[in-house]
Amino acid sequence: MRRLSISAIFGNLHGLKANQLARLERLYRRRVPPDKVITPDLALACAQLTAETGRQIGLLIDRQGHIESVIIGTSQELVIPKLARSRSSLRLLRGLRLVHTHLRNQPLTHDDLADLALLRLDLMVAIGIGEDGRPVDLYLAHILPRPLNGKVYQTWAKQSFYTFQLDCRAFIESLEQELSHENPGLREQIEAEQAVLVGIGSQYSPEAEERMEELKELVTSSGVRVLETVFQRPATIHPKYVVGTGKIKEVVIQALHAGADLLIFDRDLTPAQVDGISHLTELKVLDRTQVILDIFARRAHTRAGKIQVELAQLRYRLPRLSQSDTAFSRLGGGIGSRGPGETKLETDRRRIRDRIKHLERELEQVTRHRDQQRKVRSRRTVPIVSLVGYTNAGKSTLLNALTKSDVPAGNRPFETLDTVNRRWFLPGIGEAILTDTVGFIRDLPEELFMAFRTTLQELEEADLLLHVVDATSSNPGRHIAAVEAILADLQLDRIPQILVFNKCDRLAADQISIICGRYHALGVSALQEHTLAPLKEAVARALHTMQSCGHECTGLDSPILISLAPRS
Ligand SMILES: Nc1nc2c(ncn2[C@@H]2O[C@H](COP(=O)(O)OP(=O)(O)OP(=O)(O)O)[C@@H](O)[C@H]2O)c(=O)[nH]1
Ligand SMILES: [Mg+2]
Repeated sequence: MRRLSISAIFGNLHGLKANQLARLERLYRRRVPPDKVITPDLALACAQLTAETGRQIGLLIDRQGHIESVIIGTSQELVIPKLARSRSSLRLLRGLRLVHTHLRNQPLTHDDLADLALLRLDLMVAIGIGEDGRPVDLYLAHILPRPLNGKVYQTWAKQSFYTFQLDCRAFIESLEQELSHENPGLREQIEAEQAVLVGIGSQYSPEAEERMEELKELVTSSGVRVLETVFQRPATIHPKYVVGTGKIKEVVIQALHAGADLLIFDRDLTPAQVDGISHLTELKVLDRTQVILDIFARRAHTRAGKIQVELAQLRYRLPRLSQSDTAFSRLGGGIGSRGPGETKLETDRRRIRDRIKHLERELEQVTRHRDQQRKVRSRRTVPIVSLVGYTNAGKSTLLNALTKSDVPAGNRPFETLDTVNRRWFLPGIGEAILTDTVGFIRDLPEELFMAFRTTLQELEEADLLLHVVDATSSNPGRHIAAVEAILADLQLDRIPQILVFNKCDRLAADQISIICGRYHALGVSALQEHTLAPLKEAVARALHTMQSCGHECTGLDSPILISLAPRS
């Protein structure tokens, strides 16, 4: 039995007569032969209702010819109800076409075409109604298997309603075949999620390009395939859509056409923006913070690491929970459904707050244990040297090279989350401790900064910081500035620091001397043992100087850069 209740009629029912409602309701009983777009008598029934009410009438028709929804709009537009669909079919057509009436024989509008593309309808058809209340022309548009001049749909020339002919079933089948042919992965259950990245800025500067590259790396390292990157320059940030209404539709349509499941923004989205965009599309909408949180969730292995990541995730979610539960559930646990887990998503704010309190207590216990370890260390008065720097700069690799260790290092962001201490023998100094810690990133999400404060505060113990910079990065200055900003936030800029440019094996000798000269830094390669000797000497010298001048060396203006000039 199909829907027969009046409530199943969607749209503007206000002021309709009982007999009109009954006639609308009866439309559900009709059936269109699968090879026809619509039958003449069904079109006539809709035309009459349109002429009487002065409103558009729309039918969503499935491939078997059943009427899925009857919609009544205004004289100018129809609002299509939210359609359910499984995610696996997101990339092909929806299996529904919209056939609707247009007063004054008007052609398809821009909104009609946007709906066609946003909802990936099989067809968008308008039947133009004349002054006499009878169909005149038929207007049809469909999605293109591949975009043509930037357009993802094709509008046909208008045709007389009475002579129009199309084998609807055969046409949609061949369209879908072409779509999957153009993109062979479409029909398969694709393992990796696919994303379109959206950059927002006033202009596409080298910095913006760098940011997009960084986001791409972050997203890729989360196991998501990046299909395309788009950059938008809105005059003002739209409170609901980030960019303007028309622009956001274009972006969504582009993403759908590329076969994406995710739309990822390179800026933090407000709950209202996530909500607004999620209402337009079934694509998952994420922001940069969520991507970073997701990576942290994947990399956390120790108890302290896991607690800190969960804390950050919950703190990120808490304010978003109140605003819109629907948008929130669509966010899932970030990419995929990792993190605190699907069931916790449904917990109310109070339970999240309780969980936060519980985790904070647990973290305190773990930290207390670490404090004790630290006290033991400080009693031994062994100098502590800490590696800090932008993520992926090569800190762990350098720790391995300097201390003959084997901590995990890898070419992806946030490889290291937990602090590692290793003994380091330095000529003239004896035993020291070299520590490696979580890497930094520009615009570090506040929630992560808060959560990892505990880990980062361990850096307070350091006598000397080795600030490691990737010499091959396109703009090391920006990385240095991002790291220094975080060190200043943590009040660690009082600790003496040596700036170390790593990965110099990938630069020419003159480039190394220019870059090191400009930043007053030492150039090394963690992969080339012989380049490390000057660094060891500089560290030994710095520690030696500090030991001999005692406390007078500390408490100076920040940041303190150790003189790297060899003693004459
Ligand atoms: N060519 C070259 N590659 C290096 C060098 N040092 C590190 N790498 C590579 O850079 C990548 C990142 O190294 P890691 O040591 O994991 O970097 P990290 O700073 O610890 O990164 P996070 O822990 O994510 O903050 C790895 O693929 C390393 O092999 C170097 O001196 N030269
Ligand atoms: Mg590391």
